[in-house]
Amino acid sequence: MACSSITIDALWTEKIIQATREVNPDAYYVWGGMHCIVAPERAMPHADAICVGEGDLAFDELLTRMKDGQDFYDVENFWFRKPDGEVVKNGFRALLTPDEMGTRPHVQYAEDGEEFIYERDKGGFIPTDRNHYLDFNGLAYHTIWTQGCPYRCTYCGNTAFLAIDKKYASIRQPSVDYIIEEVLLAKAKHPHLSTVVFDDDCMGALPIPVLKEFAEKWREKVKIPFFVAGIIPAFIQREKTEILLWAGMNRMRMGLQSGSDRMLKFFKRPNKPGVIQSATNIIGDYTDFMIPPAYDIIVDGPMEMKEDVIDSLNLVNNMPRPFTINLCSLRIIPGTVLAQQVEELKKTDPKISMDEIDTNYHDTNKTFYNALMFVSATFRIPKPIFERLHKYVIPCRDKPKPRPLLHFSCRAFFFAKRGLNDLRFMDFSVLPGRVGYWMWRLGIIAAWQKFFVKKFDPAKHSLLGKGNDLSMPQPVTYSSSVSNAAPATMKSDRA
Ligand code: B12
Ligand code: SF4
Repeated sequence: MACSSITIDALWTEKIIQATREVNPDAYYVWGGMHCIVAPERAMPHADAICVGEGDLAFDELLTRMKDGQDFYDVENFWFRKPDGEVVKNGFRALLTPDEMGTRPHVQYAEDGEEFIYERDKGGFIPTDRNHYLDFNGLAYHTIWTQGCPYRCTYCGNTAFLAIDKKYASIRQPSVDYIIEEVLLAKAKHPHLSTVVFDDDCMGALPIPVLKEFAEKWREKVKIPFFVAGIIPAFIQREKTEILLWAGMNRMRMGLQSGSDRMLKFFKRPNKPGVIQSATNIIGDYTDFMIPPAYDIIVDGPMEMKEDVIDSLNLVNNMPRPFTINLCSLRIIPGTVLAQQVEELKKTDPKISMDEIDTNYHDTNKTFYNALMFVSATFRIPKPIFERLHKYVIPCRDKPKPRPLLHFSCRAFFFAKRGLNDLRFMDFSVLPGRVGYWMWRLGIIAAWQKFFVKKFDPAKHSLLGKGNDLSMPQPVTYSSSVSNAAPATMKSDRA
């Protein structure tokens, strides 16, 4: 049996393996995914083999050896428990090259009635249907095109990847044709898909020629809006933003994390002075053409002092509008640098206590500070009032009194506005459920997007040359598709 999970689902995986083993003690249990990469010592006791690195080619090799009846205990990227109980910890194979990524098979879809989901209320395993898809993903198709991130923020799983192989810092991706083919296959299987969500860590780091090739082919072949969920302020450039908008991007998400330089240094996030302001100003120039951009902010860190939280509040209240925020509670991912930082801090600071990532980090503390964050993300609070409110703000380390009602009301108000913005663009990538499906069936989504959503036309709307770009040097990229290709040109519909 093969399982895949991240840390937040590790406990479930352990229980599933245990329960299945009781029914079928002879089966061989292989566990892979992020949890096995960052916390292999914790995962190993529960399975017969765990995949501690990339699984693609390593799993192929393991399966082939098993099928052929060969010894497999030396397959790289795996740890194994031998029948005598000895644990074999193998080394790592080289990371996939972009060419190898491009030869991996696309997602394979089961025939109707061949795929099952467990629903306790319905008596166990039942065949999946379209409604399951709609309940999880709405009209969105989630995927990633690139892998890797040049940064090493201490709280992020990327620090654990980099400890395995420094090449995780490079952006690797299969060709433009490969990702387009993947999306077209998904759309053929689920014709209602109306938005593609790229959950990549750092898609914004792709070089301009790659983005241009992507834009031209996307417009020609896919023709539905997409959401870029992995953007880092230092990589925001006006030209890249325009290429993506022209291609069909209708939403972006960017990690800001904190308004406090001290906290950004603690998280080891490179932050040239003014880079966040420059990035939000550039994005702010294009909000007519997209659902308000979402900015991630980390809260509830016990190392934040009052000045730090005030800096974050000021950042949010002063940014160009409209925008929305994702408040994320700081949690420890095992195996990361943050885990070590927290252990160090605990030795000298009695106020440091933190949870591991076993719950969703959008479930933030119900404090006045977080409530104020939701309000200032909904509308700009006038400066004199805002500054007065600062005196009621208490950082998490000083154990502020919980304000559940206030937090709930401010959050509900914030989400109502956010939901309305999605409806303004007829976008059901974040709003799950069946309403979107019926809107799609009735042709309302297509008609709305055609007539009421303002499209970016480079000939009319380009602001290239407007100088507020403080982006940093680009990281190394390995692109199989474009490194030798001549840069494509960005054409407008009217050109
Ligand atoms: C895409 C993504 C998402 C998408 C998922 C979309 C989807 N439909 O899958 C969304 C946005 C929904 C999401 C949500 C969350 N995510 Co996320 N996400 C990612 C991201 C950017 C890429 C994951 C991915 O697809 N990688 C590509 C695949 C191919 O890699 P992979 O899954 O690791 O699999 C490889 C190996 O692990 C191995 N493998 C995997 N499974 C198996 C199984 C077997 C049998 C074998 C042999 C091998 C094997 O082989 C694969 C190929 O090499 C990662 C960051 C990253 N760089 O990985 C974060 C990441 C996985 N997410 C993370 C987190 C914390 C979350 C959330 C908890 C955030 C929250 N809201 O609170 C939620 C949890 C949702 C949930 N319960 O599943 C953390 C996980 C840390 C941890 N140790 O658990 C990561 C690492 C980011 C980080 N900050 O460090 N996420
Ligand atoms: S920029 Fe994002 S993906 Fe990269 S290391 Fe930092 S948090 Fe992780």
